[in-house]
Amino acid sequence: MHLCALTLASLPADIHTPVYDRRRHAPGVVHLGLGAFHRAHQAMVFDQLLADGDTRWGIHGVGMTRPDLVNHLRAQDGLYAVRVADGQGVKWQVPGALWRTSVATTERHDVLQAIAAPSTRWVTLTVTEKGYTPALAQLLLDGLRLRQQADLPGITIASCDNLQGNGHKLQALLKAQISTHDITAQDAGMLRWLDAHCAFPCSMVDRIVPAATPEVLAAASQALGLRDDAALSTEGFWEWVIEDRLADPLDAALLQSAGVRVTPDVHSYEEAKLRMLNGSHTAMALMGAVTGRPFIASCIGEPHIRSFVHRLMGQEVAPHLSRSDWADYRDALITRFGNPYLKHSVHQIATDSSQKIPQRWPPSVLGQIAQGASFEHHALAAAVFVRYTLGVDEPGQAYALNDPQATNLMTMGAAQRTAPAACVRAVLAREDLWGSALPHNAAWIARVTHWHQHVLQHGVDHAVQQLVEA
Ligand code: CS2
Repeated sequence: MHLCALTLASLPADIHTPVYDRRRHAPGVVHLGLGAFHRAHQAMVFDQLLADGDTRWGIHGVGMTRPDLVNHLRAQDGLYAVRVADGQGVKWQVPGALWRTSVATTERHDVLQAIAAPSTRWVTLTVTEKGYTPALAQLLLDGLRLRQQADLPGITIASCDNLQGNGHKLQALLKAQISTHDITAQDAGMLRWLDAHCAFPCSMVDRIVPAATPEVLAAASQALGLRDDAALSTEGFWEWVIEDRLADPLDAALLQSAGVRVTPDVHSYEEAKLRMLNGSHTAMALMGAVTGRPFIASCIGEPHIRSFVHRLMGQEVAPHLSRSDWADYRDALITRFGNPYLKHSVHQIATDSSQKIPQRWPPSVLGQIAQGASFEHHALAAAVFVRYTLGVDEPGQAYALNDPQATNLMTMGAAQRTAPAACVRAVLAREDLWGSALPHNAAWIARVTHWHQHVLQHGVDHAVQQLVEA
């Protein structure tokens, strides 16, 4: 038997389940990007608000492309179990906030109707770095235009992807989409309506939620006594910091009551998270992929990699952060990375590296350069990225690059066997990865080339060891 509305009552008593009515009200939130992250993070915040009696936080979840997850969730009435596990303990919970689901590619009309529904007050997004395309903008605009035409109130549209200034980026993308052609009077009206009635707050979201594995699904059926094809595993820690710029200002106090931080200054949280957590993640993921270590926990469990990550954050990232409690943040991150319950695949995190590196590494390198300080850890990480594009790990196992730039990167990367320095120069010349300044910085190119040679000759572990013992 499956987990679903009918079987919910049969769950063991220690599993936290929704006690509110999930059918009587229309959803108030449309979420685009129904991946693991949203379901174990924001959906659990909204679950809390629903449990507190506010019926406006049910979710219409939209899978952007693949129907398989949506099909599983539909068969389970939007229910799924989340294992929350770390050094503090293990518990299972079934959040109940997901009320409806659609797939954007095949059910576009339903998504537009959901955005335009009178009950909708928020649209939240986790569509990944590469998801910010004109097609996304058009989807949102088509839905929002229906709202405007029906004279409905504006809404809060909250980008929650790992991009600096994500709210500004999303707003700019929508406006650019309206302005791609000669602006009609109707377009001008839409631009005014967006400015006057919709809010695009920036937000930083944090919780480590790996893609589910067969082991997690097996643990779920053990714990629930029911099959759950949409179960997830996460850590106890979660953080959501959102800019105090909401279409309905009264939402601020509500979100705060559920543990969300609502503040005028999201920037300092964003930059610390992107460069410390995500920056370390990408470095470890690439190291793990090249050395053949499968999980983040297997990487941070190695003393030399742990020391590398500690120093990367403390010496090269922290000096450029506005968040003053960075040392506590760093130490907490190292513990979180080591969480043995999270089998967080290095290849999952290495996915889309070309889209992730720009937010995660160059700001710290540029900060160090401006201060005449060392950027050796980032240079080694960049060298490992070049090595990663070979598509075969040090023990000899081939792997695929899962990246919109995969073909380009692998073509460039293949040259490192015969012309390593030229290959490094070609990869570092790409402004889409490194920004406009680094590709012209001779010292940066020299140090990445140095570490790349070292990695090719002696391996990643040897290079990391040498750097942390220096
Ligand atoms: C990770 C993030 O896959 C990745 O790129 O770095 O998903 C990370 O786990 C989350 O941002 C944590 O909040």
